[in-house]
Amino acid sequence: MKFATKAIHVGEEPGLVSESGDVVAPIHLSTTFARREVEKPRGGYEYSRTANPTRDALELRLAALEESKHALAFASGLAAEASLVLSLLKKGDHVVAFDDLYGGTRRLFSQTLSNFGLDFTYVDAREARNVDQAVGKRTKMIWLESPTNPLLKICDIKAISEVASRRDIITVVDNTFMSPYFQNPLQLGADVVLHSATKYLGGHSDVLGGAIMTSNEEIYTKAKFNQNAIGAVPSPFDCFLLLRGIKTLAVRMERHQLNAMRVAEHLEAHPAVEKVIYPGLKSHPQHTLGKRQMSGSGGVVSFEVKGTLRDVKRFLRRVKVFSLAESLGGVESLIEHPASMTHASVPGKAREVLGITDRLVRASVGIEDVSDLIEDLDGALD
Ligand code: P1T
Repeated sequence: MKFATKAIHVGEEPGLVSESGDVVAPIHLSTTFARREVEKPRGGYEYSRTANPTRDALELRLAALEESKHALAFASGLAAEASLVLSLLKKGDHVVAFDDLYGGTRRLFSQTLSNFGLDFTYVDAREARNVDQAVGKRTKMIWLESPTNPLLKICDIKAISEVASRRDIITVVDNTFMSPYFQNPLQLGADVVLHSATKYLGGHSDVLGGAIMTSNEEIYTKAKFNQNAIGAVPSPFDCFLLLRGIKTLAVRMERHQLNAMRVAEHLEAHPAVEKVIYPGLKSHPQHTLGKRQMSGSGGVVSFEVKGTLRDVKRFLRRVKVFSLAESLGGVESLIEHPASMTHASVPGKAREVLGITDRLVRASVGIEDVSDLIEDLDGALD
């Protein structure tokens, strides 16, 4: 099956999820499942933290989208990240991470997981050689986003994964910004793909979720054990919303991309805009690499507004169709100020080095009529 078909059918084949032939997976609310005898669960289910039929349907679907053998669902993107790292690493291990990451990921690494004896080094992974140079004897994992949040920097997933696998290092790629529709890091050599399902997978800003996908049995066994042992799982209702959202992923991503490209081109020609960052623009420094490993450019456009921080805040107050809000990937357009919102927890110095300036704005371009979006931005910029 092709992508759009899998996104609608896998995990919800009538007969697979229930005897009654439901076309939509039922929301199985039961937290526990009666046994016939002490050692014999009836349908393979014991307790919903361990496994639940609605979550199983979602996990089958998620694996199909990334063409992986396995997928595991979590209560949020960060829950998936924490559970994955705690499953695979131990005290004394070292992680090399892209320096431009979602602020919450960096906070999890630097302020929480580092308390458990894990070390993190942040490098500009746009140059694969920087990753290579940061790898040491204790390095067990390389953590990438591509394109990154919020600066849409791209790294060569294939080149980095090759070097990592030669040294027995696990490569994890957070594929949230591309969604499985535009990029499949496992096909490029990564060991694990991670998603904040809160974004494009859910697609409607009404459910938090996270997922990891892998075809590596050893990684899967450890992560599956800890999905249950740690217990950061999504509720059956969350799983239903994600299954429902994913059905339209293909059509949504096409429209996100069309609208984002129009918005990016328009802003690039706008006199009040200093620069626009969007992988689909020829002006993006890694446009060619992006074309090689992604089949599209997604729906996030970052740009710098001319003027002072006060001007930027005035602009953000004046948008009407865009909502001034964190998050991305929903059908509705959102806009935000990374330095004071999504990336406020990244130390000021690090933000400066990365290029997350006070004038930087990140837009998640939704699937509304693009002329309304452009008119809204123009009105606020004027
Ligand atoms: O919010 P949560 O579902 O826990 O996912 C965390 C996360 C992980 N990875 C990436 C690339 C992300 O962008 C996020 C969440 N990001 C936002 C909330 C944001 O506005 O950027």
